[in-house]
Amino acid sequence: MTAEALAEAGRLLAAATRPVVFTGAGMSAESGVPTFRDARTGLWQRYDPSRLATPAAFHADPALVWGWYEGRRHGVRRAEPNPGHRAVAAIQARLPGTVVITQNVDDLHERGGVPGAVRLHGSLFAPRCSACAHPAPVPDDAPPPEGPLDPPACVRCAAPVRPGVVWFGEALPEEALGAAAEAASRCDLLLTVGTSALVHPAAEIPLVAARLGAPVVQVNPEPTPLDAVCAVNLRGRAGDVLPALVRVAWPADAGD
Ligand code: BJW
Ligand code: ZN
Repeated sequence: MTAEALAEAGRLLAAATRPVVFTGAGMSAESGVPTFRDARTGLWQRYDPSRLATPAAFHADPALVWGWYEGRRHGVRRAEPNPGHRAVAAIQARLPGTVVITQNVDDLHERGGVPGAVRLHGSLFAPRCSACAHPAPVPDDAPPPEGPLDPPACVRCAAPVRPGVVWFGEALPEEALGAAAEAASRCDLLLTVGTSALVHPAAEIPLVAARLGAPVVQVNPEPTPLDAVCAVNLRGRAGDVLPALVRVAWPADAGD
């Protein structure tokens, strides 16, 4: 990341009144939550998404899928927000028109000081019935499962409870997708952080902003398909780049 690129991104952020911050798994990587597609540490290097992250997978082996998600939920509970999450909260505090849209299923934006992130892919903390969609309580924190674990039964209809996330082949929550598209279409800056931008329709959100003329600033150590539409590319880690960006945008706030 060059000083010029950081300065230009800082100028764009300081001039914005209704920015969108669009985040993916890289946002939480420095908190110790694994990404999906990173070459060494991504979940999909070790696990087959077709056996774990589709409705058919849950139907075929609910205990395998439920145990895997419960293991991940325990991992997230042990994780803490990183300086990148806190920098996003600082942006929202400075610019109350900021909309945070996340693909992440962890709760680290909330715990990092952003209460109302728009969730495109659901949450590890919102299980529901697989048949009637009745919300189910998050299980008591027994020790994390070592492997497969039978899901609890719905209190209303007795069908197995499922993780409250969006699997491949499932529609995104209509209200969240609508809110995200609306925010992207009226924003005056889109800051995309830590996403490979390979999963649709979420990956279209930054493209909507770019198409309507908003500058797109990307924070990512690796190239992505969004490079082509970015006004500024900040190559680096969210936990380093975002606090630096906040300092450059509002130098007078340093030390607050
Ligand atoms: C750092 C960093 C650091 C690392 N700092 N950065 C159009 C074209 C092609 C395919 C499709 C299409 N439209 C739909 C599809 C099919 C499919 C899809 O997109 N497939 C592609 C993968 C090919 N999409 C769907 O199935 C979606 N549903 C759908 O379209 O429904 C249609 C429908 C309509 C009506 C009725 C019925 C159906 C649903 C997609 C759901 C995705 N779900 C997952 C799993 C969630 C649950 C779980 O957690 O297990 O969501 S998949 C996974 O990918 C997860 C993520 O949210 C999502 C995005 O990943 P993300 O966040 O970008 O992570 P990575 O790992 O890919 O990237 C990390 C990035 O961070 C990298 O770039 C690193 O460099 C970077 N990084 N360290 C900053 N420190
Ligand atoms: Zn039910």
